Amino acid sequence: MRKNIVVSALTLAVAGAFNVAVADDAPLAPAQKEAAKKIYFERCAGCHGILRKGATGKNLEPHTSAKDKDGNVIEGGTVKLGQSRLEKIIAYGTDGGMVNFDDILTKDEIAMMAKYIQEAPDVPPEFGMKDMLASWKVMVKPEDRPKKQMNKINLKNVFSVTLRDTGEVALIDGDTKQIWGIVKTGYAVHISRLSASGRYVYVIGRDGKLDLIDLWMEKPTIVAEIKVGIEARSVETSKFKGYEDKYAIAGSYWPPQYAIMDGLTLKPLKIVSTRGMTVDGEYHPEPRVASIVATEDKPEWVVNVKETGMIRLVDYSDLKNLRETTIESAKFLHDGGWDSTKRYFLVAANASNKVAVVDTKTGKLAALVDTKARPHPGRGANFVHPKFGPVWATSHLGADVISLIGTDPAKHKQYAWKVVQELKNHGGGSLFVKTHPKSNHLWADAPLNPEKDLAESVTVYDIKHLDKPPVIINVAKMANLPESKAVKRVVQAEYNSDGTEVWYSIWAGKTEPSAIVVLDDKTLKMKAVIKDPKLITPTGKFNVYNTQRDIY
Ligand code: DHE
Repeated sequence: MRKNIVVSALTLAVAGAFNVAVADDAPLAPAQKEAAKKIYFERCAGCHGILRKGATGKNLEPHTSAKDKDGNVIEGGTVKLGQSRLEKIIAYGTDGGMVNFDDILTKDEIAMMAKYIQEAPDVPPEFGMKDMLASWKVMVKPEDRPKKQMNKINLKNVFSVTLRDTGEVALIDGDTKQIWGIVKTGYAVHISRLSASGRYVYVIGRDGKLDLIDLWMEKPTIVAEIKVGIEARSVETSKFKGYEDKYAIAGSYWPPQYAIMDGLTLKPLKIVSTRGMTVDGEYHPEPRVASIVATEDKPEWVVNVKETGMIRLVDYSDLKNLRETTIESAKFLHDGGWDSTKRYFLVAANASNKVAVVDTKTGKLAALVDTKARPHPGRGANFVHPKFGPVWATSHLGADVISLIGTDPAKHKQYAWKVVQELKNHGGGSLFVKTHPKSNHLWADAPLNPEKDLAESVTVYDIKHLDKPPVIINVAKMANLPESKAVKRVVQAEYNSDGTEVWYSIWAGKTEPSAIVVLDDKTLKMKAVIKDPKLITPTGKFNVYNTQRDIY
C-alpha cells in the first residue's frame, strides 16, 4: 500500500472542528465545503491544479469528454467514476502514482473529498497589483539596514532550512551546526533563493507569501514581505552584472502569473499572466509557473510554465517594454538545473517523461530528452563521467533509476542530450540528486517510496567508478530518533559550502521529533545530528554559497 507524502495536523484540526459526515445524495453543507476546499488546497491542488485540469495528477473535473483514436467520444470525469470508486482511490491510492490518504483523513473526510471533487471546482479570485500592494510591507527600509555585516557568522556556510509544517525557516550555521535564528514565513515554504551578493535570502510560501531575510543583521531578520498570489512555488533574483540584488521574480500557481519586484524592498513592479496556449495549441486557463532560474550571462530569467510546456526567457533590462522569448518544449514542466557550464538549463517535463534542454545563449530549445517515468531532479547534479564526459543527473519519481544525460555538444557530441546511462537507485519515489564539484560521490534519495526502509535510505554512487555497486545507507537510523510507525522520510541532500559534508533532512510527522543528519562526503560516515524541539518537519535546505552560485 502506498504511504502518504505529507502529514499535516492542520488538515486534521480543520476538518475535525465540525461534523464532516456527508449524506449520499445531498450536496456538501457550506461548512463542509469550506473544509474540503482547504484540504484540497493543502493536499491536492499541487498535483491536480486548482481548476482540476490535471498535471502531475489526473484531471478531476466533474465531467470530461475525450476522443479515442477512432474519433469516438469517451465521457469521463469524477461524476462518472462515482462516490464509492473515488473514496477508494483517495483512501488507497493508485498504481498511477496517487498516494493513499487513509492514514491522514478520516473515513468521513474521505467521503467529503470524494463528494467535493464531483462538484464544480471553486475558482479563486485573481490577485493583481492592488492586492499585492495592499499586502506589501517593508519592515526595515534599505537605508536603515546595516552598512556592514553585524554578526560573526560565516554567511557562506549558512543553511536556510524549510520547517514545512510550522511555516518557518531556520537559518543554521553550517560551521557550528547551531540554529542561528528561526523566522516566521508563509505556509509550507517551498524554496529559498539567494540574492546575487549572498546577503539576502528570499523564501516563498505555498500561500504566495514572499519574505526577504537580511543576513547582515545581528540575527537573521525579515526586512520586507509581500503576497504574490494565492498559491506559489518559485522565486529567483537578478544575477547579471549591474543587476545584482536589483530585482526578484516570483512565480505563482494561482493566479497563473509571475511578478517582478524590487530586489531590496519587494515593491511589485510588473505582473505578467502565463495563461495561453499549450504546446498542443489548446487554450489553458491555469498554466502554473514552476521553476525559475537566472542566468549570469544576460539580464534574463528562464521561467518554466507547467501546463503549457512553454519556457519563457524573460529579459528584465527594460520592464516597461518587457521582451519575452517563448520556447515550445513539453507539457508539465516542473523543476530543473543548469549544466556545468551554465549555458544550458535542463528542466523536467515530469508527466511527459521528458527533460527539456534550453540553450540560453541562442535562446532556443536544444533538445527534448526521453527519460524513464516522471523525472524529478530538484536542480540535478553535474559531474564528469569517465566514459561519456560531462553529464547531468536526474532522479525519478516513477522509476528506480537515476538517469545521466550527456551535456557537452562541443566535445562529446555523440552523447549530448541523450540518456547515456541509467544507474539503479534503491527504489522509485526519488525526488532529489546532488553532488559537488569537489566530491566523488552522487547522492540520491527516495522519500516518496512506499517502503519505509527505502524512504528512509539513500544511495551513494562513486562517480569515478560507476561499475562498482553503490552504497545504500539508512540515514534515518543514524538520527536515532524514537521509534514510531510514521515514516521518517530522508529528503534532499545539500552540500556545505566547501563540498565536504552532505546534509539530509529527516522529515517526520509534525508532532514527532525530526532531525538533520550531516554526513562526511569522503567517508560516508555520520558527522553530526542536528536535533532541536524547534526543528519541526525540515525538508528543503539551501546552503548560501552553493545556492548563490548554482553549485550542484
Ligand atoms: Fe517541491 C522544488 C513544486 C511537493 C520540496 N517544487 C520545487 C519546484 C517546484 C515545486 C515548481 C522548483 C522551484 C524552482 O526551482 O524555482 N513541489 C512542487 C509541487 O507542485 C508539489 C509536487 C506538490 C505541492 O503541493 O507542492 C511539490 N516539494 C514537494 C514536497 O512535498 C516536498 C518534498 C517537501 C516540501 O517542503 O513541501 C518538496 N520542492 C521541494 C524542494 C525543492 C522543490 C526541497 C527545491 C529543490 C532544490 O534543490 O532546489
